[in-house]
Amino acid sequence: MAYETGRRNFLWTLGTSLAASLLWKPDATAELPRVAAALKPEAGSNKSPSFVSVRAPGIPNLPGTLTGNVREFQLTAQPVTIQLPDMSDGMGMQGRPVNVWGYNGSMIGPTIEAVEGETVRVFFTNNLSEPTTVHFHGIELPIEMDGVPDFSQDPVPPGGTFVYEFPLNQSGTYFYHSHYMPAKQVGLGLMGFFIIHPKNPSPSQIVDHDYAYFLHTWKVNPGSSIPDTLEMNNFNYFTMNGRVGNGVGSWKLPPMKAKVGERVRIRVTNLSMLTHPVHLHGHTFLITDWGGGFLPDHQQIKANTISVSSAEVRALEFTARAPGNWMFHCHFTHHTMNDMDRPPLPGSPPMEGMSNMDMGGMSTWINVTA
Ligand SMILES: [Cu+2]
Repeated sequence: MAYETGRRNFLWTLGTSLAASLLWKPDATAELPRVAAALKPEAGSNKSPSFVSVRAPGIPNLPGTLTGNVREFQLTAQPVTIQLPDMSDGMGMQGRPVNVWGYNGSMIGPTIEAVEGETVRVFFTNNLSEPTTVHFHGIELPIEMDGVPDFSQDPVPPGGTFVYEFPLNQSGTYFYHSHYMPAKQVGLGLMGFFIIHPKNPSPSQIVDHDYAYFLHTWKVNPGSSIPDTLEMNNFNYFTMNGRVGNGVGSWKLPPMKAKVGERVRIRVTNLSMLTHPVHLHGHTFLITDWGGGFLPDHQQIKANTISVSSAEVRALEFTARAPGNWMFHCHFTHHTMNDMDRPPLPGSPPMEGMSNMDMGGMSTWINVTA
C-alpha cells in the first residue's frame, strides 16, 4: 500500500480528471465564511449527514478530492515566512518576519478533513532542505503509514515524495506533524489538524460553528528571524494558529463568530513544550473530546478552563448565550503577551497603548451577536 511513486504526476492528473466531488473548499480568507451550511439529517432521510466545515481561524483548509470512497490530498512541506509583532519599539505596530516551516504555504499546515469510513490518500512532497516524514497522530493506521523514519519508512529526501494511504475507522480531532528531528521540525511549525467527522453523528454532535486552534510557542532572539528550536523554557511569542491575538495587518487572528443560541465547538491542540490552560469568558462549556474521539454524554465534563498539554486534544462545546466579544485565551498571563523581553517595569507609568498588552499572544475572542 505504501509506495514512493514515480507515477505520482500520473495519479494526480488521473485523480483530478475524474468527476470528483469537493465537499470542502479551501478558505484562506480572514473573514471565515461558512462554506458548508449545517445540513442536519432530515427525519426519514437516508441522505448521508454533512457537517459544518471546521474553521481554524487564519489557516486554510486543504482541498480534498473524493473519488468513490477515497479522499485525496496533496501536501507539501516547505519554508514559510510569517509576521509577528516587532516589540522593539514597545508598541508592536510593525511586523517582524519570522522564517518557519509549514505545509502548502501555511504554518500551521492546512486543516485536513475527512469522514469516518473513508480512505485517505495523501500525496506528500518534501520541498524542505532536509529529509522529513509525516506522522498522523492518534489515527489507528497500518504501521507502514505511521511516518516514523527508519521504523516504518525511509525518510523522504529533499525533493522526494511519499504516498500515505489509510482507512479511517474512528472520528474526532487529530493532527499531523513531522516525525523527523521533531524538536527542530515541529518546533519550526510542521504540524496541522486532521479532523475526522463521524459517519453517523448523534444530533448533539452537529454544531453550528466548528472552530480549531493549534497552540505553539516560539523563541525568536533579538535581531534574528529564525526561531531558536533549542529553547526549552523561555519563549517570547505564543501563537494560536501561528498568529498572536493583536497581530499586525493581515496577520491579525480573526475572531470566532456566532449568534445567540447557536451551538459552537472549539477544538484545541498544542505541540509546544508547555501546557496551556485555555479559558472562555462568560460561558460554561462541555468537554466533548479528550483526544480519543467524541465522548459519550455521561463522560462529558463542565468547565470554563481546561489545560491542554503537548499533543493533547480537547474539544469544547457550548451554546452562545449573550451578545458580546467574549475572550478565549490561555490563562497563563505571560502567554497573552508578545515578546516578554521588553515588559513594562513595575511602578513605571503605563505606556500608551499598553493597556491591551494582555490581548497579545494566545488570546482571541468570539463575537456573539443577537
Ligand atoms: Cu499558555
